[in-house]
Amino acid sequence: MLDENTDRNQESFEDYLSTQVLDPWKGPKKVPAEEYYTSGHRTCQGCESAQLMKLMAKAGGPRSIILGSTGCMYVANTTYYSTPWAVPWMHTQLGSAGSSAVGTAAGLRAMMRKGKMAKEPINVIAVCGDGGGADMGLSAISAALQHTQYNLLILMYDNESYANTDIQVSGSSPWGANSTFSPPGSARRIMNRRWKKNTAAMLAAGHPDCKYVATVNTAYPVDTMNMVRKALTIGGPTFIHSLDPCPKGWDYDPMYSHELGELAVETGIWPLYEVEEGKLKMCGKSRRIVSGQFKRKPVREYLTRQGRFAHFIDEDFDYFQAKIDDMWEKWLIPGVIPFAEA
Ligand SMILES: Cc1ncc(C[n+]2csc(CCOP(=O)(O)OP(=O)(O)O)c2C)c(N)n1
Ligand code: SF4
Ligand SMILES: [Mg+2]
Repeated sequence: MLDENTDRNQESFEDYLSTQVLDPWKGPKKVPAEEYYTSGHRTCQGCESAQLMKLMAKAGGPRSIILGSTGCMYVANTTYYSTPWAVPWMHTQLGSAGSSAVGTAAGLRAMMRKGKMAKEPINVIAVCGDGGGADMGLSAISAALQHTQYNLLILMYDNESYANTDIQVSGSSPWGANSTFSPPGSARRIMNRRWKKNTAAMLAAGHPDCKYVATVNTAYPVDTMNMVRKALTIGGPTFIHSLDPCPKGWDYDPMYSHELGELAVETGIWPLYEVEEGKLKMCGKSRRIVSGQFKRKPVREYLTRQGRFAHFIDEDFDYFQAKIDDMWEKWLIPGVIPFAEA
């Protein structure tokens, strides 16, 4: 027989599972004008992570709470006495996106259950960088994705380095990229010999109860917002991984951010997909790459546009191209899940 406490908890689980229903916006003209990430930040010109914050805040709307892990999207957005956030925002420790999201969702539920605030679905979105998410906070994100009794979104903005502390290499940095921890020299040209972690697919494959994992790129803003809206609507713990061109760390003219985002997708380096309730759907141009309707552009077109690869010689481009070719031609699920038949 259930005791009074268990009974009440079970009741409250069901009671608080509803989410805001955020329908997709069908094209740019349908996107509302209201902004919740506005002026008042000091990110670099052309910062696509800032663009991602703007799109995410717009997609979530006014009844959202944003939690920001340490990194550029914390530091540059909270200069003393100024902030771009027009929705409640809280800083959280570098590896704590997962735990802060669970804690906030649990706290909101407790407050509502005790009648201390009105009962309504509130979006809980925790933001982290690749250092904070793919490296330092990976275990907390994994734990959060198993807390199926809470609605939360973890949004990882991947600028492929620990950017805020001056562009150190992370587990998400590309092979060979120049960073303050992997500078090319005359004795050794390629210092970062690790291939980029496959974070979104790892989290999707490893957390069967997580209803939604997606990859996005801000060069496709409406798709990005609609994926955020889908994650928040579907409920439970969800995860989105965004690849964000970073003019400072990648070393290019800020005016090319959007173009580089597109090239990352068109070269096949950044596949776009969503895994919804265990079903994989390739999206946008990545879908057309798989179906053969779009021919991948050579990776050189993307790599040669960035100073962080300026030391590459032919054999480096060839190695990079071969790895990307493998990803689309030899992987068990092209662009998503590796492993070849033994
Ligand atoms: C536990 C801990 N270790 C180190 C730091 C120093 N630190 C602050 S921001 C940062 C970089 C974070 O990188 P990432 O998560 O990729 O975000 P980005 O700076 O690239 O936006 C580091 C190492 C910290 N704040 N906390
Ligand atoms: S260093 Fe990169 S991620 Fe950080 S604010 Fe500048 S462009 Fe954005
Ligand atoms: Mg980073």
